[in-house]
Amino acid sequence: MLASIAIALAGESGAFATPLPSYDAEPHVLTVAASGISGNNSAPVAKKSPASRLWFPDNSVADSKLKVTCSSDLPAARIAAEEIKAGWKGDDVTLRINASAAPSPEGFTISRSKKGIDISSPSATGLLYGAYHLLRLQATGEDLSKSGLKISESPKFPIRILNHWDNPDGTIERGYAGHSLWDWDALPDSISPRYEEYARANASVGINATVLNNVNASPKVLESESLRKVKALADVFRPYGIKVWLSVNFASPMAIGSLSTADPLSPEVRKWWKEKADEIYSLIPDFGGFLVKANSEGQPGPCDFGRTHAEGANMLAEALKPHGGTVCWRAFVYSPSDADRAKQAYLEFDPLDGQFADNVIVQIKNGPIDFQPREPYSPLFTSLEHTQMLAELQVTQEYLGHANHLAFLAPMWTEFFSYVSPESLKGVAGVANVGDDENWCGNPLAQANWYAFGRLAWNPDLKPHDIAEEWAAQTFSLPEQQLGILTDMMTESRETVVDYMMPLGLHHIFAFGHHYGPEPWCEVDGARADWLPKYYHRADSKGLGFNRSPSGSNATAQYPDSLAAKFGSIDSCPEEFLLWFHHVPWNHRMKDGKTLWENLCRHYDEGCRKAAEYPEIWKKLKPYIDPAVYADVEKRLKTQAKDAKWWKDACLLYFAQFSGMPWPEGITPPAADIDSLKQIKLPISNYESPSPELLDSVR
Ligand code: GCV
Repeated sequence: MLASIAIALAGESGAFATPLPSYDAEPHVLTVAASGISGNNSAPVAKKSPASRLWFPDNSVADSKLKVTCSSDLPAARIAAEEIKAGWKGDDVTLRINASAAPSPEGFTISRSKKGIDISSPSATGLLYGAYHLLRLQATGEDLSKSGLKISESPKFPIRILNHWDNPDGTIERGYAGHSLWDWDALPDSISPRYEEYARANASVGINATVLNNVNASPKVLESESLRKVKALADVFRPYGIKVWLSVNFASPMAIGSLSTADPLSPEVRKWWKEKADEIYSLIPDFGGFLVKANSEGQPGPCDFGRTHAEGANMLAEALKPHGGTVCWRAFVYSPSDADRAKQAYLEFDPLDGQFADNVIVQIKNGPIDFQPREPYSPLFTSLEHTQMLAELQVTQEYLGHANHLAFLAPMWTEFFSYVSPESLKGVAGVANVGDDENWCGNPLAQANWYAFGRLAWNPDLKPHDIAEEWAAQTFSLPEQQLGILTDMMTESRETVVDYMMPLGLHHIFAFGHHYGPEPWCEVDGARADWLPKYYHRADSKGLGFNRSPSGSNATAQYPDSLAAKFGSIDSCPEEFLLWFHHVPWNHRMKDGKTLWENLCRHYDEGCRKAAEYPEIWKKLKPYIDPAVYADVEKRLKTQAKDAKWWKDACLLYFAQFSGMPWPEGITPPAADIDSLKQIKLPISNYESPSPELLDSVR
């Protein structure tokens, strides 16, 4: 339980001062130091179970002698002091707003003085980030006693935002942790304590914004009644430095405004959006802006009216501009008729470079297709030179085993940053894996992906293993050896998933619709070709993979010259992307001297072997893990191991029909028969993870 405290500023009452907006424009620097801390409880209520506690310590034993002094009465500074008071076990702490403490308003320094620890920042939110950092260092066993201690941190990106794909009816598209956290029926009158816990979790890892609703947006979110609910959430999140955004439907002026058009060049449409923006800002003065999915997967957009994406985005930007708002315009577009889906976002957006208003940011998925277990980076990131960009990463595991599989995603995201310079980005968006499940993320281990997203959004140079260690050290009480066992397993887990699902650059060979489980053979009457696995793997008697080299779709030409040459040649293409860029003969000799077929089998086999080890590895941690969390994770890891075998059997049996080659030595041949695997159909929606019981009954 967080200690009941508040900060009494000399000469001021303990009431919260509430100047707005909070984090990027601190109104003043207070020079009067608080000297005491006394009664009042505004911090989040203690978590009821270890699974819901996230990575926060159990604060049952606050140090009663600890003195925390704070020079600011702003809400974020007060929370910072409360967090320190509740969780810090060490010398007295002084929190001070100081305009020159860090180059960025959200940055901070932590240093040691004669009196104890000093945290300074230009903003109250920076103090909050500093407080969480101090507590993190304590939890991870950092030596903070050195007299020369000086830590200086600033976020790499100004925008560190979660994207919720939550629908007004409470479902979450690609959500595997229950229903939406936002109880739209109960808001704004009833405020769940979890809203503040959510804000606290985000702030603790530096996330500073959230888009509340699905990019497949209901126009109704902009109705006045709904905006009052949004305001209620914004009010809860603001003290934690979190701005609220909304996904908007481009045809809203027609759907809820009764206009006959949504043409972005129409004066009445522009007026409608301007008035809507005015209404939003009258309720939420620090509203972040709009996220837009337009002319994609059936969503309306400016192209419906013969206008470009830039014209559409700029019209919304114009409405938000007087209020300081921003438009994030998604580049996730692909038409059913083009020959190579991987090229399409580039083809539509590259010609628009330089045409977007200065408060428009183009939001681009990390890869050119759609959050596959492994993709090369989207070439738009290196082609757009006069356009602000934001990278969209997927924290929810739509294509990585939903909430059932352990897939720690930090290695995937750092791989992306090894190609795309963080300097070129305004921010990162993470498609959230959060729902109303008690453990927030469906799988207790998936909390690590929420954590890792925030940490990498703050500092993309962090190493995945270090992030895993930070998270695990705060989440569990493990001896060093067991901590190492867990973090090693986490760090390799994404590669394991790639191995048993789609090694060597294979992609999108999932079951139709829900994307759980293998269906390389999938056919659906009337479905778009580019929604079907055969479009992507192109298996035939000659070989496997999509030829995107100059002799094929020439998607490689969208990359800078040196990479285009590297990816474009079968000899120099990194093997992890080989089948993404090339149609490779089955008997092609790989770097290890063995054939493609042998390598393919080896990867599937290896992934399967590793996944089978995970329940055994987890068992080694049993004495140290809460029994309910242990049992939950154990069940999921066992499911993952069975799923891995399902993937291996299905893919290898299917591809063997084309390769005609024998099972390589040292590989356990698939045991199943392909016809029965083809009968497996999971009766699940796009809003859920299949239960182990359901899976066991069908596969
Ligand atoms: C929100 C993929 C997903 C869709 C998602 C879409 C998007 O196609 O399967 O559920 O829609 O990406 O990112 O817009």
